[in-house]
Amino acid sequence: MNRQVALVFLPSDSGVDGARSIYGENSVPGPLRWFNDTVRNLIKKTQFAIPPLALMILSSVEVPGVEQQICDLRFEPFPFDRQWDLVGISVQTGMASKAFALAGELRSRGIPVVLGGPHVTLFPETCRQHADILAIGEADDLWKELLTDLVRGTIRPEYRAENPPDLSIPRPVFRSSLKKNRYFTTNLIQTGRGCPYRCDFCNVHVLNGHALRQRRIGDLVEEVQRFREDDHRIFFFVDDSINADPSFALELFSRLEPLGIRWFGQATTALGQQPKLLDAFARSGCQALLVGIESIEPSSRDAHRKTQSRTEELAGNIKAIRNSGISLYGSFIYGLDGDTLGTPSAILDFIADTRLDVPGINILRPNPGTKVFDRLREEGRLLFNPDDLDSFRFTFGQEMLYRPKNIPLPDFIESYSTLTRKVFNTSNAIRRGLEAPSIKPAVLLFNLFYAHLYSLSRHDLQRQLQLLGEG
Ligand code: B12
Ligand code: SF4
Repeated sequence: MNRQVALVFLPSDSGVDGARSIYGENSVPGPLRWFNDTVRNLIKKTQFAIPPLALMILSSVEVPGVEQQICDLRFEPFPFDRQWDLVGISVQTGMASKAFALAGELRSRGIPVVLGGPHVTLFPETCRQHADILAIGEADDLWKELLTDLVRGTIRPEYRAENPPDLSIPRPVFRSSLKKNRYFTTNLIQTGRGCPYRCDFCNVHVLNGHALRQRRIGDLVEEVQRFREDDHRIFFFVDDSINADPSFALELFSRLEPLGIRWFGQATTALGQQPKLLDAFARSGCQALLVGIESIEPSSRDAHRKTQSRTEELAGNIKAIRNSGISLYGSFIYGLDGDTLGTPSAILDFIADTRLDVPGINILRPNPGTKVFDRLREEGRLLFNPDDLDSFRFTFGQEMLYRPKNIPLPDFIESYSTLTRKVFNTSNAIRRGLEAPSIKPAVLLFNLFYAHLYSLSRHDLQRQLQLLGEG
């Protein structure tokens, strides 16, 4: 009898996994509650979710005597009725307490639990008491060792990647353990890991290091060909900056051009100044890119070490990318240390000038493990107990976790709410959908979802102010 191993992915509290008020749906007026339910169901029906690549990678590791299954708890409860020899849970910081609760339940039934993922890599000591085994770091190679030990009966309490794995070693990803029709697409590919930059609100350079490690181009082309055979939907390159190494990206996407795929990914705005690469992206089927604009205030960019592009180049770069036929999701953070009450109108002007297809108007989330978290804690600006992991749940701008530097909290919330009301409304959604250079229906849908999600954000932020006694 093969050892049965479950790999678990957890839902977040709100946002892409279904919009809901963090104060419970009873806090929402009747008609809005009905609307929330409808949108939540719509999000599920349009299969907005994508599968967890980390668990696709782990479940592709083949060890004789082991059968693995991915349990995506966004779609189903954990199957306690089956016999499990080991359960692995992927832990992100915002979901840590949910992960610990599930681990506790499993262990009380005698099922051994291994915890891995970003939160375990950042804070192993806080996870140890909740698990039988910890997997610390990128687990591509650790996992084979761990499963082999499971079969041999020699499993250890800790597996740690002393060095990040060499990604040029071929490790094909298989999707047999996924229920494909649940997802928007299963064509997920990561070409490399690591980020040379040090933005202070980000964990990636801490988790994956500063050196860029890449997979071999031949392996990537083979994977795209193989994936395309049984899933004809769009590809998502999950790399944080798909243009981080322009010559690598140029070769890869030139070789993908004949395959006729459609894809989206994440890039830096510097792409607007890389005309050959931009052309290769457009020709190889790039439909949309997410770019982290973060801030158009030079003082905020400096304060948060967002140094890889200059403010005065941003608008021109964005226009160049859109002119090549690629739609853009541009993500901003309002509330950074250089921001003032004048920032929202600058953001509005910027969106109007560049005609961004989907603007993302975020508030800063000082996640534990980032430099900004340490700084705000030292400055006494966090609004939550820094040890309370529940505070770092994933929401769409629904709660403030800190006090902005230059703007009193009530004024900040009022100005943020006015900004999101002006950016997201039905007429803007329709106009952006019609004007988008590509995937017009998706741009329309995204903007409509956001009109709804940010109405929840306004409701919840107002509620937070009242609870703080400042509203
Ligand atoms: C694509 C992506 C998304 C997508 C898809 C998520 C999904 N369904 O997979 C979307 C847009 C939906 C998303 C949402 C969120 N994301 Co996100 N996302 C990413 C991104 C860019 C790539 C993730 C990925 O596939 N990586 C590739 C895999 C192979 O790497 P990995 O996940 O780290 O896994 C390795 C190890 O961690 C370990 N491992 C992971 N799980 C497990 C489990 C076990 C049992 C074991 C043994 C090992 C193990 O082994 C893996 C292989 O080496 C990362 C950044 C990054 N570079 O990783 C952020 C990232 C994971 N996201 C992050 C965050 C914060 C979020 C949100 C909470 C957003 C927010 N601002 O609040 C939500 C959470 C929603 C949810 N339910 O997941 C953070 C997590 C930080 C942290 N400390 O936990 C990251 C690291 C980005 C960052 N800037 O810090 N995200
Ligand atoms: S925000 Fe992007 S560029 Fe900055 S450190 Fe994170 S992954 Fe790198």
